[in-house]
Amino acid sequence: PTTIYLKDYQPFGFDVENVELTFDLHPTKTRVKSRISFVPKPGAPAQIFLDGENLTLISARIDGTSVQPVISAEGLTCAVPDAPFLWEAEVEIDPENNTALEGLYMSNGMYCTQCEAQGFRKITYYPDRPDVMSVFSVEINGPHPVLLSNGNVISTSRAHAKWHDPWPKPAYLFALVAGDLVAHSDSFVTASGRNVDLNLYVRPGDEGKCAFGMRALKASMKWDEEVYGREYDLDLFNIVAVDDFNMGAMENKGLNVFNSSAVLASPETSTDENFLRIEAIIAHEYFHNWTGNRITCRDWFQLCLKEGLTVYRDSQFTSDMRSAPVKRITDVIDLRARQFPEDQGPLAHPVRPESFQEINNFYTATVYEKGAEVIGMLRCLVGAEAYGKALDLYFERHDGQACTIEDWLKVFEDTTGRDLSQFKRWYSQAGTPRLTVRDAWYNGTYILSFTQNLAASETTPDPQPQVIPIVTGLLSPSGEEVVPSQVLEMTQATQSFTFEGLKERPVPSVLRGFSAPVVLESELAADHTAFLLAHDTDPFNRWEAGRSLARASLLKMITEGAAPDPAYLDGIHAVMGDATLDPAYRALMLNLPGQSDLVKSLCDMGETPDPQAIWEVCRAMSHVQAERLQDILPALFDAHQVTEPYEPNADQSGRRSLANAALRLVSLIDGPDRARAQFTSADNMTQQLSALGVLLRINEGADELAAFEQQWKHDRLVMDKWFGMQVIHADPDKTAATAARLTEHPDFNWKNPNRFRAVMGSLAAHHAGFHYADGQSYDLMADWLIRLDPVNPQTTARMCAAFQTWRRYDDRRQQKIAAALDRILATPGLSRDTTEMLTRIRG
Ligand code: DPP
Ligand code: ZN
Repeated sequence: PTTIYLKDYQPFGFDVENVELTFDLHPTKTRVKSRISFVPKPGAPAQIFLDGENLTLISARIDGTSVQPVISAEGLTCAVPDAPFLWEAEVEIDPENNTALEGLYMSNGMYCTQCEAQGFRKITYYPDRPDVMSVFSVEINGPHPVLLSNGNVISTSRAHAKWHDPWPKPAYLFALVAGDLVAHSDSFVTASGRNVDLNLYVRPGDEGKCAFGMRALKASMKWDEEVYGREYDLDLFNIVAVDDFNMGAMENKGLNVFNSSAVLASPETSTDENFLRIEAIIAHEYFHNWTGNRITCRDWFQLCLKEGLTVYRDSQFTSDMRSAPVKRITDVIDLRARQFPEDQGPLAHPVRPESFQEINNFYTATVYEKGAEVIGMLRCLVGAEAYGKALDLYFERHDGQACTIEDWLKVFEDTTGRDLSQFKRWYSQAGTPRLTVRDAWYNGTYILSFTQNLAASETTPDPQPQVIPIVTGLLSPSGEEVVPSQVLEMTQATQSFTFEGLKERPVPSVLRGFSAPVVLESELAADHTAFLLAHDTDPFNRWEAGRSLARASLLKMITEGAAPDPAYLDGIHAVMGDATLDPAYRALMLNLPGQSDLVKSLCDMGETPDPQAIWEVCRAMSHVQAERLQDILPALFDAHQVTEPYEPNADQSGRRSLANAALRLVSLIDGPDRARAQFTSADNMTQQLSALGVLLRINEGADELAAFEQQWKHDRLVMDKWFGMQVIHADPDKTAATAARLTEHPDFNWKNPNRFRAVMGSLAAHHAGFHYADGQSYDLMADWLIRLDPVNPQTTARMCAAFQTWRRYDDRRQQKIAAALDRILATPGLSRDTTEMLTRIRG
């Protein structure tokens, strides 16, 4: 396989002025005609190379004359004139047998496309690269009532439609949908008074699951106008729900295509978490219209230019729509669970990678979530006002262009006069910096000293200090904020910050709001943590204090057989009993650190982690939590019941999350009765599913599981939950067997990515079950990756990340994992996607 390097970037030799496509749809023999106007740039080569994969070329003409291009597995090469010319080609493709779900494919009888990153080359011959932008006109012929493409509709009738998208775009934003679909319609009036028709297209039967997504879309449109001054730019905005989809959703211009799990929702079938995720993804894809579509990426190394920024924007949106502290805490939990292991293992890569073999393998938590953290840091450093001005300049200067991270940073430099060359290391250095903090107090002077350290890695052999914004406040010993939050801007490897004029030695609250994606190692007095849990005015750090106490206590329980820390339990008790605190926030306080987080801490301490022991200690800690909180749990449960009609808003979902957290703990002591009653009486999925989870966790849910299946077997999205729950809540010694049994279920349609992930993704997420000593989970995972790879390389490659932390475990486990990895790698014809992932992981 070839490696592609950022440093080798070359502009394309031709401009594309105009693209006309005609599709004659047929399940196995779709014909695609293209008419493309190319204009050679000065110095253009005498031959053109067009990307193309899995295409059968029927005919090709230049300016009306037949040509015979040289065809390879990657595309075609053809001699061209040194003046503007018209390229006309006809190809045949086979959507029905396109199980990779890239290019034009079929899902439950409907046609749809996924072109990001390089799927358009499976539709026709084209310069399939994001810096080639053009205006597209599309004609679709096919016996379907709904025929959609990008932009505005020119004409439409049954079996025939014409579309025109006036905005120049790269091919990865092309989309086509055809099928027997129904629309949930609405409209939006933009700030300047233009009317936009909005449609959410779904399969018949799903009409009742559209209202929430539509509401979220309208809220997103309004928010982007108010906060970023960005208006929508077409008369029409369509969203289509598709059952078979590799990712969450796709921001094609004017025609977003969504995994149905990321858009369809109803109270009966979706949990509060599902609603929250749907709202965020709708916003994310909509926000791409400006950050991604109007301003796109020059090449795929710049993916974070659109993704980091758009994730950052959707997190701002969710913070505004709901609770900002709760959003921040859940984002950091997610970052630590998904991005930190990537950054600290064999898959580590910079936010802007410098090489790849398969770009699909770089749609990662590092590019997306760390990419968003980098933007959060930038905003923190320059301030909200300068951030706003820089973004205005970005939109003004780069509208219609394909840009780089250099362009992005330049608007900040031009707006603020700052030199961001050191800050730019966040984009080029891989790995999570460790930040150590120490303090000292001499005669009224308080000093905070920090050291930053970044481990060398393959892509970052010689790490240099980064700019770290450390938001810090100081509290008096009685809990008053004596120095309010300020940004300490760290630029050196070691740096101290001095505070004068304090009457007494303060308690520091550092890295408030998790102002930088680092691992903080505190050498401060241990009792500070309990104090911050009780008193910190920064909600994030207050939560973090509870988390740190829990982690320290769990580690001592594991390594020394210590008893749970009473200071932690007392602190949690005080927080849970504090009715002035947001219920959602209190519910988060009960969460324990992730088990693979603990594995990492143990490795750093020089210990060999035992997954089973970690699982048992976490169980024991939950029991102790339940005992310590026994006096308040039943009241918490009762007081936070929602009696009004179900709404997926922050207030109601917060109350439900606290009630369900209380239910989970109280059931460990009181048994299954409350959960059974809730399961039976629930009129919404949040209540039903959490009751089922509680029951499964105490090995009580067999009847409910059967009842749930009976009730929901017709609903594929709910059945994904049914599959996943059983794996997630299995005891570690039964996890592999449970997953294996579920793969025999008649509804285990493994070619559907959602269903595959429901079982295999849950297996990977069950830490102690995946790493159970007999190695059965490793073998089962390997079997299924081998089976899926020829069908769907992208989903297979993504699932390989289950093995990325394998070097953290003991020799026996490593041997078993190595054997599993080698077995997959030895499979003849293994895809480029999976080969690259496993080669990197195997090392
Ligand atoms: N560009 C898409 C997204 O992140 C990836 N499928 O929105
Ligand atoms: Zn995105």
